[in-house]
Amino acid sequence: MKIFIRLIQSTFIIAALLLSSINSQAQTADEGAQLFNANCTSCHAINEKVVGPALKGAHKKYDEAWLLKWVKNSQALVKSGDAQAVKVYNDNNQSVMTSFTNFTDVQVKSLIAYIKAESEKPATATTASVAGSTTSSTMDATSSNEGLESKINWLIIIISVLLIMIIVLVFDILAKVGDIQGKPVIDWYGINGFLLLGFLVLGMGAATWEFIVHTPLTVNAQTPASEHGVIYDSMFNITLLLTGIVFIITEGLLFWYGFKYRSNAKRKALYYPDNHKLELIWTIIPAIVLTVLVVRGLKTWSSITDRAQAENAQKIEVYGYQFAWNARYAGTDNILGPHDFRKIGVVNALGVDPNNETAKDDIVTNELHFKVGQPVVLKFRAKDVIHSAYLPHFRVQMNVVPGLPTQFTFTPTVTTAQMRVLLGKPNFDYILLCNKICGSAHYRMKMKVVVDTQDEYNKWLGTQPKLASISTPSVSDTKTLAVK
Ligand code: HEC
Ligand SMILES: [Cu+2]
Repeated sequence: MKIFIRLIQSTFIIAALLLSSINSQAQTADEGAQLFNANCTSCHAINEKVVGPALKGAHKKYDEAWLLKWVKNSQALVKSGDAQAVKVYNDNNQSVMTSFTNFTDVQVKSLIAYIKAESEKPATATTASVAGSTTSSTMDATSSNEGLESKINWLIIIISVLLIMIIVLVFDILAKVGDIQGKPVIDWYGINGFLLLGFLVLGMGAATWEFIVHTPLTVNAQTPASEHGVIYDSMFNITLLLTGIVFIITEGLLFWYGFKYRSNAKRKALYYPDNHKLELIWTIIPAIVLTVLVVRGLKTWSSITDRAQAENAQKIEVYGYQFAWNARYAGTDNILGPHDFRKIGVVNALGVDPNNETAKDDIVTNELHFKVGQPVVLKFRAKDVIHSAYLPHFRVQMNVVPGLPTQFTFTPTVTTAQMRVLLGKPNFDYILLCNKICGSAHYRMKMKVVVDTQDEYNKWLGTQPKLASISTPSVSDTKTLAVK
């Protein structure tokens, strides 16, 4: 016993020492985390390849001076003929990493600190470890973990089997005693009856609790921020109310009768095969109610998706790809320039024809801004696999399918500033999420959505660069452009 206590004590001391050493590095790593999340996650993760390689162990693979140069301008390093740079570039099919020339040395160093801190976190069994970068110390940690796990698992299995054997034996003995006495020792029917009652009370209680405590935390409990959202919410609430009442009545009766009419030596079961009147009643009433719900739903859906509405609405393209979103605004001519998947390259990420006049004033952004009270039609386009654009606060969801344009027209009614006041959350932002598991970094597919007043909107759009000014095709882009 004493040995155990010592062991536990020393483990705590070692853990405390480790934590304190991590703490001193934490601050720079924190800054690095912010920079990393804002600038690198669209292409990098620590433990998996995204667009660029996994960065686990990059702080060991390269020295600091090299990393400073690389992050600030990797292409310059490649062109200078640096052997390491040329190798990574070629190993990654010559994809071009964004340059971060405006980063300071301190910032890049904080990024390196972040990569170091993340790399040294013990790898879990599911994350792919990258060949050559897994250090021997983390390997030891994982293998001893596994050893511990398997020992515990075996112990649990053996104990469980023994327990089950003992329980079976006890019941066997009790049944034999019952046989001798001519009357069962355990009243199983009674126990089952009370279990059914307990299940009813516990289940209904838990469901009610869950409903009361967690519903207010969901987006659906918040005021919808779009015109059609009000109708949507009313349909949702009516359906929930009706099905909720039916659920409580039917489940209540089911378990209550299971308890009330549990087997009893004094009572004989009644043979009651069918009753046409009952069958008719409980078929016709739900059929009518469901018809009303479905017809209202269909009518609402066809009015929400009415194509005529899109005519007067502002067109914005929403472009989804593994694993991020872009928005494209039509610019002064109010026409979204044509696109072609064959033109998609590293710089021309959206495959918009850079030579087309209507495309030159298009504006590509990482945020989605709407004007309050102004109908907007989102034109969805996917680059690679099926995504789903979900704007929960606006009650908008539409699949985003490669090669199949989809759209959704709606009118935002509450500005971001108003919603912040309404919710009492000064940092609140609307969001667009991917709602379809589309790959390993699906969770990263989020885009900030802002509802502006006209003035705020104009001010924001004015600061965004036009497509023509950023879309100078790179080497790999001209290659893709040539394939016509
Ligand atoms: C547009 C995508 C993109 C972004 C954004 C990006 N990278 Fe990269 N990164 C790449 C690609 C692609 C490579 C592989 C080398 C190449 O093809 O140029 C790479 C390589 C690297 C390497 C070398 C990795 C190795 O194991 O050899 C490091 C380190 C790195 N990036 C750090 C960063 C950091 C830090 C950021 C954020 C400040 C960042 N990258 C942002 C695409 C990107
Ligand atoms: Cu997705």
